[in-house]
Amino acid sequence: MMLDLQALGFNSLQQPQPGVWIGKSAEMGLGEKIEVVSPIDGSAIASIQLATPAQVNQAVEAASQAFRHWRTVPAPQRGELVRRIAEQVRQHKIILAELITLEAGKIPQEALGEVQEWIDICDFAVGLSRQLYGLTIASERPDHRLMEQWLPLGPVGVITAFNFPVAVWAWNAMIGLVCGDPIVWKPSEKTPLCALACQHLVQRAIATLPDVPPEVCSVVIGKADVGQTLASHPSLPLISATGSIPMGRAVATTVAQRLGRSLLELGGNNGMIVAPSANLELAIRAIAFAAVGTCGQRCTTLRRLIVHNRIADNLVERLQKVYRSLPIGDPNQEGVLVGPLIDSASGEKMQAALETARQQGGKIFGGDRITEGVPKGGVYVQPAIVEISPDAAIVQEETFAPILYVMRYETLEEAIAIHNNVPQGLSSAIFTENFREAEYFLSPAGSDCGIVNVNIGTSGAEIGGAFGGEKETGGGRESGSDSWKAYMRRVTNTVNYGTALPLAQGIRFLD
Ligand code: UN1
Repeated sequence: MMLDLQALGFNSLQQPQPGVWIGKSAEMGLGEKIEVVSPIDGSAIASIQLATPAQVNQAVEAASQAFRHWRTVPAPQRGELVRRIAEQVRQHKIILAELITLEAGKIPQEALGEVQEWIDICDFAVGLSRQLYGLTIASERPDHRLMEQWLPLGPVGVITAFNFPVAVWAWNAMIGLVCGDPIVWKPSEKTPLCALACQHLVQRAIATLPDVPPEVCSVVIGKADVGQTLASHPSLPLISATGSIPMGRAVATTVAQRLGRSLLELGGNNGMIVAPSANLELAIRAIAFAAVGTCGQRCTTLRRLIVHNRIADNLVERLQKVYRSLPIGDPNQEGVLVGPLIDSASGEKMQAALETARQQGGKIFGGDRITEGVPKGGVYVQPAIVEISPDAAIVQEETFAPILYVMRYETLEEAIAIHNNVPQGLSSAIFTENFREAEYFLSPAGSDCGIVNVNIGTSGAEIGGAFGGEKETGGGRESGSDSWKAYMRRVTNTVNYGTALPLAQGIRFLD
């Protein structure tokens, strides 16, 4: 392997890697041993000894201990930790991106972009650490002050997926840390090395500061049992989970049972409307990046294209031309834009969805497995374009692969109805030069998603905005704007600085 893994804290990948890392101390998991496989060529790159539920409990207890101190550290000093983490990330940007490519199969441009998201959210969080402000509210009583404070919430369990093995944890962890919350992270067991590398960089930054308990960041690697142990743990007031809808439903149900809080960022089945006035040059580039980038494995991937009848033939033809010339293959090869799917199960799901689409009347372009000119052992596919009726059942489903369903419309109302008629509600877009159409799409009668764009694609959001969606996407908001509020508890304070005791609502009692 060419990667300089020592810079990321790995001594040798010959030995099993620790499945548990509580603060400074990396420990072998006492659970099952699994292989870590690179999707590029299916080769085993390491093995991991997974955490057991008992070890997860230890990590949570350590986080609870750390919280007792961390909550009292002034927020700008907590920000100083995040600033130092960002220094580490800047220094290790390229090597960390290389690890993301190796473990998740992303092309280097996108892997670097993912690390950039970590850097960006650090900068955002550092600024935030001098804000975190509440309101002062007019009190109805004389000589009283009514105000709110935002206080640290407690240790947060963060569950993330393979497709963004660094950035999504970083959104949660960097914001959580400045808010005063320790983080216990369960990464996808498909991308554990990225998580161990992140933990290493964080611990390096922690070691430069005298007043930070290392247990403010821990990692527990495992499968669903580890996620469920976090979800059911009463010492974790918040579970932030990113992944599939079934995973989110299972986690949210467990968290709800103990009346905890969950922040969910689940499946998207993202749509774009292309109106007759659209600038097709821009639209085609936006569609291509959103539909085939990351090999269709972003939660923001464009999966449904709703095109006006008048331009549909032309657009589909031009898109097919772009799809025919897509450089697909080893992500480390110069010029490649579409890397592999994560594993063969994912390839099978793609083929099954295409078969179902065919049975439901879909006209399929592309979609075949590619075996020539690509590394053996990886699952490489030709992204698919499927012309299909909006009534076909398959368009209701998110298949985590590059399948783009194309549907046609006549009126904007019809397009929006088609657009909103799915259970998920993450990201959406319209391409139009008509401002009334654009504004209508953004209005209450328009898209029902959490992210609604005009003349850009559905994926590739900046960290400054709140990220998340409605309906089965789960309703959570992470990353920028005021998403930090989910990681804190709001306290309402009423202070009487007078000499009398007036009661609210004018109630008289014992006076
Ligand atoms: C995800 O796929 O889970 O907006 C996150 C985007 C990225 C994040 C995607 N900034 O596509």
